[in-house]
Amino acid sequence: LADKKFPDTFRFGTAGASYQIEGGWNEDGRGVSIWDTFVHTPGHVKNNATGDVASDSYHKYKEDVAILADLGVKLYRFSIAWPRILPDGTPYKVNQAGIDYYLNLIKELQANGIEPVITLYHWDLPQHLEDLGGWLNPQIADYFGDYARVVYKALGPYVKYWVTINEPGTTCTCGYGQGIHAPGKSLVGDGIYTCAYNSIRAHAKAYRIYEEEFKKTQGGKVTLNIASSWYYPKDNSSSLDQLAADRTFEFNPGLYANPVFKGNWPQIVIDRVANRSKLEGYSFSRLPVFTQEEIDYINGTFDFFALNIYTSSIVEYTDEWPISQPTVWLDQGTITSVDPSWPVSESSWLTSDPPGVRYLLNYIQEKYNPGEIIITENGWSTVPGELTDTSRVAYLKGYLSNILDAIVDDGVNVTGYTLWSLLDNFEWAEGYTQRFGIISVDFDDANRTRTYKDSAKWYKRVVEARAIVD
Ligand code: GCO
Repeated sequence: LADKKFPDTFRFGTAGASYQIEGGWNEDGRGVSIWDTFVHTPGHVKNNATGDVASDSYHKYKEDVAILADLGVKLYRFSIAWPRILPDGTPYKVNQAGIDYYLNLIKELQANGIEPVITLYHWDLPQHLEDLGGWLNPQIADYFGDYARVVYKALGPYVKYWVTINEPGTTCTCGYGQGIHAPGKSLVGDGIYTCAYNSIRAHAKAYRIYEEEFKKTQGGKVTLNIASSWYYPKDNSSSLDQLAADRTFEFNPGLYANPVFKGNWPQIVIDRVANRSKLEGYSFSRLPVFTQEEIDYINGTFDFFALNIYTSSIVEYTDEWPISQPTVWLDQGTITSVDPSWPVSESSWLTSDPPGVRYLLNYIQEKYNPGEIIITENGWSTVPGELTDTSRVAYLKGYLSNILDAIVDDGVNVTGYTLWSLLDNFEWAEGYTQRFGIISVDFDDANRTRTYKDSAKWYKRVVEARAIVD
């Protein structure tokens, strides 16, 4: 096993996100985000935990970079807190202290030979923009474009990899569909599609601004981030289950990938939502229609594929769903489950099926032909305080082996892997009850002391050997 090496084109890293690790929520001119508002209202997050201090990376970023350097990684994916740069979201007021924080972080990384991969938006929308409708307001695309321009201008000379929006599918579903994430809106049948529509338009705007105004001088790459599981048909020999699996791909990663990589929504999504909307009594489809001009503007707005992959599920065909209320789940018309033999993490949605990542990488390569793929998130959760995290090592070993096989045996061009996550951090609605870090953080200690878990020691050896080690 140890003879099989990750090629020179491949770089290891870790990932994190501003609201989950930074803290310093009201320091140095940072504005209020929808997550500040959400967590400060009791009942939204387990134990009413907040990201006010989180892992305190706003103050401890040098220590974090020293850990990255010790691990030997070459990529660090982090996100910019929009309200740190533009306190109310608009370019009317730029907060230089916020820009300086990220400039200092980037300098520290580069002094240690680590390249930044920057996410412009990982869910901490300025509250002022939410007050104007957030991701349901079509003008969000213009606000996002203005924000992106400010960031490209300030940080772009030092950055080669940009991710515009992290997992719009999650933020639209959880934030505007189910209401379990900020801003806490439950508008399942229409909210998700409207949010998806505006997220894609905003991404395209940020991509085109880079292409037109910065690409020549800065030479970086930009893309949208998309999460996907691998979906197995329940019964391999059933063409209906196969259809259900295809449909699940189209309704999930496809909803976001298809407009960007191929142009327009997937046809099956257009057809099914139109059909169900009609049965529900609508005179139009709940899925917003892209104009031809929009389709052309959005199509091709990628320079690589940024993939978050955690798990797999099993899909069964059904068409029995009643027309009771407009929901996306019913539009999709499938029943999903998992294999009882798959190990379960501390997060109920996250089970381990290592071969799934290899199938998914091949699927993405074939279906979207992105040229280059970076796995921007992959990781495992355990209970607080667990330093002997054997289940995480087992998961990572399985997933990384399959990624290696996809690269070496199948020829999929995966050039980077940023493990989720470097540090234990604020896991959204779950607060601090589920820990994704390979480095433990003591949240009861004002110092937020960092301690290596076994998985960090193991990952360090993998990075050094450029191979799967025991
Ligand atoms: C994501 C989330 C991360 C989560 C991670 C574990 O991009 O999926 O942004 O922030 O913490 O996925 O649930």
